[in-house]
Amino acid sequence: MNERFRGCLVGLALGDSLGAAFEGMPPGDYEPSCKAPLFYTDDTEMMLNLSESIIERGEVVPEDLARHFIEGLNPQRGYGYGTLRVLSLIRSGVPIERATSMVFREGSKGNGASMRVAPVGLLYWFDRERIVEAATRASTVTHTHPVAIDGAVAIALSVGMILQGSSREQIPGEIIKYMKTNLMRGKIDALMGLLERGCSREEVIRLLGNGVLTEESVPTAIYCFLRYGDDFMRAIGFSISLGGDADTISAMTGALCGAWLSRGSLPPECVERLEDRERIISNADGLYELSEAIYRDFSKHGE
Ligand code: AR6
Ligand code: MG
Repeated sequence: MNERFRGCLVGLALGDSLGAAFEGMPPGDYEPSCKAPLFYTDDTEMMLNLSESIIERGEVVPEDLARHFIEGLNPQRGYGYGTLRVLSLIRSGVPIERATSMVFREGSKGNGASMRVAPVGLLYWFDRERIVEAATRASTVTHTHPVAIDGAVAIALSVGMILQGSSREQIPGEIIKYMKTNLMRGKIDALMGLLERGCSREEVIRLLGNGVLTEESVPTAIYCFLRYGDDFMRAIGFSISLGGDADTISAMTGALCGAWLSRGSLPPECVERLEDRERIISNADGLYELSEAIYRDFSKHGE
C-alpha cells in the first residue's frame, strides 16, 4: 500500500515533468525522454503544498491550504492566470469565497483543482463519501465552478478505487454516480463508449478534449489510464501525443497509473532524474501514515 501511495505521487510528478516540454503543442508522435533532469510545474508544486497541509493538519483545512499554496508558490512554474489571481487576492486579505468569484464569476473551471487532488484519494481511499467531501473542500480554495469540483472528485475517487482494489473497468461506471454536472456525466459516458470500441488519437481529442478546462482534460486523463494503465510510459506517451495541456493531462494520467502500478514499476531511469523526488516520496509516506491511523479508527468504529 505504501508503495502505491509513492507510485501515485511520483507518477503525477513524472507525468507533469515529462509533459511540460510539450505543453501547447499540436498533436504529434512525441517521445517523452528521461535523458535530462525532469523539472516539474505548478501541478506537482500544488500537489506537494496540498499534501503538506494535509499532513500538518490531519485533514483538508481551507485556510491552511491557501497559506501553503501562497507560501509554496514559485511563479516560474507556469500557473494558470486565475489561480495566481485568486491566491494573490487571498494574500492581500480577501476572504477565500470572495476571491474565487472575483476572477471568474461562476468560479474557475480550469483543471487546476483536479491536477493536484490525488493526495485526497490516497488519504481517504477506504471511504468514498469522505473523498468526495474532502476533494470538494480542496478544490474550492481556488476553483468553485461545479465542473471543476466534479473533475477533482472524479480524479480523487479514481485514486481511491484503485487503492480499494477495483478493476479498471469498474472505475468510470462508479465515478459517474458522483458527478453533479451533466457536462461531466456526459464526458465520462463518452469515455466509456470510446473504451469499448477503440479509437484514434484524433477521436479522443475531438470527443474528450486536450484543453485546460476540466471537462476537456479530466475525462481524457482517465481514458489514458484505463486504456494503457499497465504500461506507464505508454500511457504517458499517449497522453503527451494529444498535445494541448500535455503536462496536466499527463500529470493526472501519471497519478492514476502510478497508484495502479506502485512506485517499483515506474521507470527507474526517470524517477532518478525527477526534481525533489525525496520530498515527493516523503509526502507519500506522511500521507500513508496518516491514512493508516484514520483507517484504523474508521474500521474500529465501523462507520
Ligand atoms: N469561464 C471561462 N474560462 C475559464 C473559466 C470560466 N469559468 N475558468 C477557467 N477558465 P485557471 P488553473 C479558463 O486560470 O485551473 C497551468 O498551465 C481561463 O482561460 O483558474 O489552475 C497548469 O499546468 C483560465 O485561465 O487556472 C494547468 O494546465 C484557464 O481556464 C492549468 O494551467 C485555467 O484556469 C491549470 O489552470
Ligand atoms: Mg503545469
